[in-house]
Amino acid sequence: MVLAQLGGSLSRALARMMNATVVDERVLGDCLNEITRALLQADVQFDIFRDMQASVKRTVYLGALAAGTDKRRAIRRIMSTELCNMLDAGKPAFAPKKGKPCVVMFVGLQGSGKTTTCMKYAHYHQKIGFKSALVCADTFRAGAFDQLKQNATKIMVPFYGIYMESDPVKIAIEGMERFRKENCDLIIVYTSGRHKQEATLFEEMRQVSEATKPDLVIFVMDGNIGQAAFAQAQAFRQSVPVGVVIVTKMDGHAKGGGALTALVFTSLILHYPLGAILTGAR
Ligand SMILES: Nc1nc2c(ncn2[C@@H]2O[C@H](COP(=O)(O)OP(=O)(O)O)[C@@H](O)[C@H]2O)c(=O)[nH]1
Ligand SMILES: [Mg+2]
Repeated sequence: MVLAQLGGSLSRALARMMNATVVDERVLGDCLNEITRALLQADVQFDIFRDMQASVKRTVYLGALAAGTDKRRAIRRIMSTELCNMLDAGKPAFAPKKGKPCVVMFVGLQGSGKTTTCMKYAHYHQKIGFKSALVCADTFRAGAFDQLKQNATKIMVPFYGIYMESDPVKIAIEGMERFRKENCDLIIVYTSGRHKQEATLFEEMRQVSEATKPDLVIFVMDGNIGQAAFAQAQAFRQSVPVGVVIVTKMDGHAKGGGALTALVFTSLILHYPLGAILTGAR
């Protein structure tokens, strides 16, 4: 578990500093080095924590700490704040509101975890009192209709799709209209993926997005792609107005840290409230 490992390493580094008899330059340097090593192992870009190191050193050495301040606690607080800032894209995420129909479109490559995440999203909102509904606008993958329908039935979320229809735009519009009439608050439009980024996918996404004018586009990506997350997110948002990125498979062994921190540069919102999604709980 990449995040658990990273959390453990960071806690150990801070604990060693907190337990040192005297916090001098060497102890602080060791602590920062240990944190740097842990972040590098999680594939975090060096630029990000170089700023953190500079900020910690500045505060400690330029006498910014008032006399009598507990140096250990102050250092720990600065480090925690700086580490949190790494993932702060700075704006509040759009949140669906009860009683007001809203359309959320899901996009992402095949295998990224889009179906799984869509279901978690629908289920989560259903549980907190929303009337969720699911529209299957994936006409590209043969099994998509059945898979989505089965899953929707399992979590008792109304489903709309047309088995023999090949135009995703038509399905998206019809589904949206149907569920608006039924006073659903959260209409989720599931779009198709491809194995890799390609023009037909982007064109299809653009058409569905223009037709449905979603309140929010959620881009689902596999955390295992690491720092390539930045390029992939940029490519998707050139076709559709992506507002939120959900990173899946953070329970994997690879490059989740890199994916998360790379996304900070896109100023897209990472979806935190659905903690289960972010941590990849299935
Ligand atoms: N370990 C792990 N596997 C996941 C996660 N999300 C999805 N998967 C798995 O990844 C595979 C593809 O997921 P799916 O939702 O069908 O992806 P889609 O093709 O983008 O719709 C399935 O085997 C899922 O069980 C996650 O957060 N962690
Ligand atoms: Mg799918």
